[in-house]
Amino acid sequence: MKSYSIALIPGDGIGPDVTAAAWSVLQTAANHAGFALAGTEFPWSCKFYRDTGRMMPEDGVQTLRGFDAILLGAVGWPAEVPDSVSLHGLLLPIRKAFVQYANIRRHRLLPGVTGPLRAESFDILCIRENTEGEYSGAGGRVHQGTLDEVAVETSIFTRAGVERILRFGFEQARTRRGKLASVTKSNAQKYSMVFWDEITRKLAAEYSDVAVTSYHVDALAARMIMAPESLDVVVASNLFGDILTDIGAAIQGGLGYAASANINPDRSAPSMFEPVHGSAPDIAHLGIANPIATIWSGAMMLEHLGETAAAGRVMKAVEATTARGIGTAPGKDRTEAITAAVVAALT
Ligand code: GGG
Repeated sequence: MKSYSIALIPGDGIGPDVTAAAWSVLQTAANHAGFALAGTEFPWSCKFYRDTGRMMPEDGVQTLRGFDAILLGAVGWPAEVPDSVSLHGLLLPIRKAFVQYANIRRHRLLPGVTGPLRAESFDILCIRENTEGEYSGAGGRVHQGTLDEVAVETSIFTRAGVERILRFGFEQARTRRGKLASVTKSNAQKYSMVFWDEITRKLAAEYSDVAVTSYHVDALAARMIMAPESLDVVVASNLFGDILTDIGAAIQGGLGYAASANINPDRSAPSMFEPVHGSAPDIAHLGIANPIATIWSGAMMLEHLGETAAAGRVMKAVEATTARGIGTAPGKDRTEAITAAVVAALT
């Protein structure tokens, strides 16, 4: 029987609840489809940081390299570890080390879920550059705590990095409705974002079958709310993509439905799958976290592993569950009840 090795990093807050939920759904799907998922759990989290002074061991990335994929819950416990420490100690190093340069987030309404907009028939694929840009981590502070203090944070955009994410976006657009929105703020940011626009134009000539529009990020943010049905594939830098996909999550009913995949398109290292949401400390340990975003992320993982039929079955089970009104409003159904309904729909 074919078997895939999966690294499980449940993380903090609601992370363990939603990861366990998704894992039981994925195990059921694997059993039915006749393949195995062998999970190895890692306790890397803010608690691990408290105990060891690190979010993951020094050789953590090396340890993960041997796995077929990584399923991650949520990271962050700001009451004890600053978010800048937890993010830069776990999620970002994994994305960068494994060249997971394409962060994919799809925004559409699941059956039975009501979003805040009148528009219901939108389906947007946001592709966020995931290894450089505003999240490069280049910068520093001097004269800390004095009136002369200076803080500098430099965004880094490389030709290779911008070209590969745009190319990925063009390829995705080809498999969908053939429309690409390239997002910058090139009127204000006259070096990096003008550079991005130039590369967009260069590639547009190569992909003449894709209709490309360049938007400023503020205009695109408004469009996601006012006319989401007009958008197909959206490609944006690391920070802009992060912000826009929170709008995407909001219009699809909330963060509980927003799934994501950190993809290494060359398959030279494992890809990582995680819900868009964070650790939600306010509802941690209450058993009411919505597991759908993580289950959907798990379906993306199956798809990436080549188990397309099983991925499709998981999504059909999720849709059958929400169509019955289960998991369709924050806090309405318990995590366990939503998970049980998805598992039942699979069997
Ligand atoms: N699901 C993982 C998680 O905890 N995400 C929260 C977060 O703030 N992530 C930062 C990012 O996606 O860049």
